[in-house]
Amino acid sequence: MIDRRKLLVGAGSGLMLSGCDALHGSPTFREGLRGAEDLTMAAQRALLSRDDLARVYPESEISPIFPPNGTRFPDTPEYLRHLATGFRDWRLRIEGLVDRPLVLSLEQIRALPTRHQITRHDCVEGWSAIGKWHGPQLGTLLRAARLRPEARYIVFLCFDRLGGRRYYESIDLVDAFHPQTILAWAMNGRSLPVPYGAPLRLRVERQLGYKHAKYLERILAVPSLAGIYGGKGGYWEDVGDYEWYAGI
Ligand SMILES: Nc1nc2c(c(=O)[nH]1)N[C@H]1C(S)=C(S)[C@@H](COP(=O)(O)O)O[C@H]1N2
Ligand SMILES: [Mo]
Repeated sequence: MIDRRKLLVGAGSGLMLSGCDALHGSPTFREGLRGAEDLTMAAQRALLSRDDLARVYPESEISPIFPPNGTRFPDTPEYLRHLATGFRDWRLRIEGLVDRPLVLSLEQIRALPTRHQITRHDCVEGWSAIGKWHGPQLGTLLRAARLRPEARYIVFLCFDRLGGRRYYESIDLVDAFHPQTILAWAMNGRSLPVPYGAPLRLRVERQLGYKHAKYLERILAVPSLAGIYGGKGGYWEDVGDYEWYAGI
């Protein structure tokens, strides 16, 4: 069983500092980004604006039909077992470059402070839809897990396979600690339906649809994306030559 008290203490002390400010003030974090991306000064200024919030919408603009896309029903034996038992034994693991790996049940995730946001999802295939998403900020969990300074990327491993390859995605720490980056366990006020990523999916509102990993199984903090599947940071990046950074 997870030590919930410790998790909350971790989350609380992180909040006092405000993860984003702490990271932005950290020379290692900025230097790492500069090294990794070879940023010019102009590009670095542009990077700062990545903290801006994505547009949010009123309830009245929620799309009556939100098309599910990509995998709509993962058919791996493992996923089917979790589905059959109502995700009772499903656990989200947050590990890799963290000092305190977390193993969380859905119940524990639902008990965390929940953010609600109505945003527009833009798929690279040319459609958009507005939905309401509910879940804790990813930053809260990463602070509780005590991300190590060497961590540069957060990788999301999903249950589903496409053509035998696992769906996965990754984001950098700017997006990981963005206030609207949440792990959604509900959509439009209901538990996340299977086509939309049950039991838990990523919402990373400043990027295109394929970055929003559904059917989360495991989250990994890593120093580099090299050596993870095709090495390009995501299923579609590896297979379809999609951009790793899909900012909108
Ligand atoms: N695990 C997983 N996540 C995924 C996909 C997928 O096939 N598998 N498809 C992606 C794509 S291309 C889009 S547009 C969105 C679709 O989200 P939706 O089904 O809620 O519309 O999920 C993204 N996340
Ligand atoms: Mo998409």
